[in-house]
Amino acid sequence: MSIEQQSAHTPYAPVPYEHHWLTSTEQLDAAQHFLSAMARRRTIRDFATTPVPFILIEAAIRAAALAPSGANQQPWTFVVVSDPDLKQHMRAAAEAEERESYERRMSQEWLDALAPLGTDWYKPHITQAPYVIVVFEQAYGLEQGSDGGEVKIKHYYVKESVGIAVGFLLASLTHAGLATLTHTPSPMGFLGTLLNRPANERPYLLIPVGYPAKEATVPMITKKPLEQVLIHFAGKQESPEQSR
Ligand code: IYR
Repeated sequence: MSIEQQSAHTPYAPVPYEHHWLTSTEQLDAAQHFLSAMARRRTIRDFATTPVPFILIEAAIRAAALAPSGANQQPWTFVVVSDPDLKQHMRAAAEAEERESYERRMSQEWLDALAPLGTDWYKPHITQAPYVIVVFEQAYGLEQGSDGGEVKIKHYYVKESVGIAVGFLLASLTHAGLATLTHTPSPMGFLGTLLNRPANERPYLLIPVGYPAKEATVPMITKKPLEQVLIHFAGKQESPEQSR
């Protein structure tokens, strides 16, 4: 089976766009409200087993699935696991891989880089958190061809697209008062097998979601100051007098 060009071309069909206009006060309030929600976000490794309404997970996945993507191909699948047995299997498989990684596969340089975060192979969050969202990227699309066989459709900018969607997902979960952990067991091929995903899907990220445990702690780390991450080329600024 080879990668084929999509044979059916959908024509360009623009429709009017309705922008949701805000007043400048509303804009500033919205920007600050979102910023303060995101500023409170921490990667959490100790979860309470307190149940989370599924509607919050669903809303966050709806938001993630609205993300822009290469050629609007939306190359993602979000698998939500709350089944305790399945979470237990995922945890056992993740811990087996991670134990091998931490004890043998990772370089000293890598272990040193992770030291301030206090991570190790032990992954209780996979069974503690009420939900684990496993994000899959669709390396290519699979469609039914005219002869009834499966046709591979080339996907563009898959990693970028799924990364943006995960950004939306984390922002939405955070905004809804939930705690998350972005976890990449390595290698994570076992997730495709355990969750019965098709050949075109590769595991991208595993995200335990829930409320933090009462005794949860976080590493004392900081984010870079704005001057280190923002460069602004503003061009010549007119003085207020000139622009009047
Ligand atoms: N996948 C391992 C190791 C790990 C790697 C990085 I880079 C991190 O920022 C955190 C952990 C784990 O999940 O523990």
